[in-house]
Amino acid sequence: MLAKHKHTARVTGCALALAWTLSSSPVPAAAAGIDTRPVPVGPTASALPEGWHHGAFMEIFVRAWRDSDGDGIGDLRGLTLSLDHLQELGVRGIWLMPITANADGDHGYATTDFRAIAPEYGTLADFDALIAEAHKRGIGVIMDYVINHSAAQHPMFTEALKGPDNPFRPWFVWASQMPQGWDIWGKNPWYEAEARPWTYSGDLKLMPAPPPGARNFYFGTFGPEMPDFNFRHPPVLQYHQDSLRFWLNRGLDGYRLDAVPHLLEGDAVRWNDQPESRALTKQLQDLIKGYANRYVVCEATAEPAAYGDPAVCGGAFAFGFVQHYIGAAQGQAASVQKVATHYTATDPAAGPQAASPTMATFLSNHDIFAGQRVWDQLGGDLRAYKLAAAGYLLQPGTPFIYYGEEIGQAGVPGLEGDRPLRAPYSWTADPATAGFTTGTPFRPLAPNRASHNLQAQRADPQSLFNFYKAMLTLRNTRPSLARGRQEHGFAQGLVAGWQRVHDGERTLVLINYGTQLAQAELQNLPANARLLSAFPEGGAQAARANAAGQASLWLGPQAVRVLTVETGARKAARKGASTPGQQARAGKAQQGKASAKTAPKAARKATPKAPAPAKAGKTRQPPAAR
Ligand SMILES: [Ca+2]
Ligand SMILES: [Ca+2]
Repeated sequence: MLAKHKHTARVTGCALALAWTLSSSPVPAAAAGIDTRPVPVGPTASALPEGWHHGAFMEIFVRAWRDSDGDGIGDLRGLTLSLDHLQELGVRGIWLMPITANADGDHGYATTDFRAIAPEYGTLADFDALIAEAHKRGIGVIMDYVINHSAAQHPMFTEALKGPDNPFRPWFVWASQMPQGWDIWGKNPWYEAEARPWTYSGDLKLMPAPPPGARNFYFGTFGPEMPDFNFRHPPVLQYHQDSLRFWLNRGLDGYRLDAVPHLLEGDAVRWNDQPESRALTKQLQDLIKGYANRYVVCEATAEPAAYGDPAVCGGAFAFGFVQHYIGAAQGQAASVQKVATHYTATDPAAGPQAASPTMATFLSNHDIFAGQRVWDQLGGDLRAYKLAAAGYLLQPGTPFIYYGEEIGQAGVPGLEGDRPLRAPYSWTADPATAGFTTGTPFRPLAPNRASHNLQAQRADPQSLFNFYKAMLTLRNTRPSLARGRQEHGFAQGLVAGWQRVHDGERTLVLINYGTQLAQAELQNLPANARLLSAFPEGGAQAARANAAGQASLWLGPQAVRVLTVETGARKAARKGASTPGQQARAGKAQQGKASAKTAPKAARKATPKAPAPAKAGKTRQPPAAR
């Protein structure tokens, strides 16, 4: 959601237990045009290959992606028309920021109808067409579901405002006196109902006390425009379960569940991440995964690892860790260490939960609290940018690329709040439209669209786009990179390395985050393993481990190397070595070669195959790529 300061409240006053409304009343019949009908389970089959969600996702803000009808606002048809681009890049999933009808007319997190498409984005038929076309390309679609609250303009809430007897009254959270002691990110989350339509326009943290005699307050974790649902009133959950099924029945491949630690509040002290919220999240996960091959990821900024656990949400964005991908790319040794060892089970500092492979990783997203666009965080340093990308795209977890990240799109300076992050996508260098629309874009365009647009990036072999494409190709062609466990993470100065293993396939990833040529001293490799280059150049043998599993390899400045680890046994099987004598002789020869290479000075001077330092430095990203 939008919260900027997710932390436990410090309560100075006494905590007031809430008189939550408990009821077993049924879901009210359709009121004010709102569809509350039950939605039974429909078709549950999946159109996607098993494990599709181990591929990379792109987070797409539909409003800013592509406009198909010239009104200056992105829409579902525009997205459907651009699916070939996503397929070419190699993404396997799309996360749609809210596409349901909403009151805010921008990011869409203030929902006015949980079962309708925002009119400016299109229709249900457009949605169905998007799903069908995405599935044809092996791409899954998940969407935001904003379950904690509605828009204040939602007819359910406007009904509830009518009084205690209204059937929707218990759908929201009320108090007849201003509850005391609440502090959610510096704000009192209780709002006087009679003050609607809301007249106070100042900082909510400085909101004046209500007039004496006020007797009608509602609760809104995220402010007065987004009243919280009352999940202690059973029809509320029933309605949302039906609404989740509404989209799953149409072929949706899963959800990004918004702000789930806020589903249920206890009291003024215990309002965040309560056990009931975790239990309810698990219920939602179970409903969604009752459909085949679906994926769920939760936003839980304070306790992401807990929500990533299969016993709660089964996926969560790795807030608190992912900034190390940027930090490492900036050459910060502590971040290099963290990236190298985070997912390695033998790292005692990380802990088993922190290293859960069910986490979702990213470099930035649509919220400013998660950081500026990567371009701005790294000051346009493309070498560092590529290192940041390689880090998360080659590690466990499900990576989420924020739209525009893959072309180096910059934020728009001078806009308020999250808007600098949410500019129209730069398709071309067109100064007036960036190829986003034939009309007038709804928001100013990215300032670097002349150079960092898809058209230009696609044509440049050294571009970010082609680097992202190469990383996703590796991920899509190597199960070990997509879903393998991580082993033997290590950091040596500014060099990080790790192995990924799945079903007999072993891949070694090495990243030199430093600006100097570096020699990685490798350990924990299979005895006598051959290291074959998979990136940047494929095929050639780069090194061979000795009998103790050690090898040595040069890395150019700010370079990424990905290597296939081929064991002697596998090689022998491949080549059809038949007799034990042949295999023993081959092993001896490998040992001899490997021990020569593991002597660093000898490797540098005497081994003809060791890359000369200057050449290693040139293997990637010539100065022109900066
Ligand atoms: Ca449009
Ligand atoms: Ca809530």
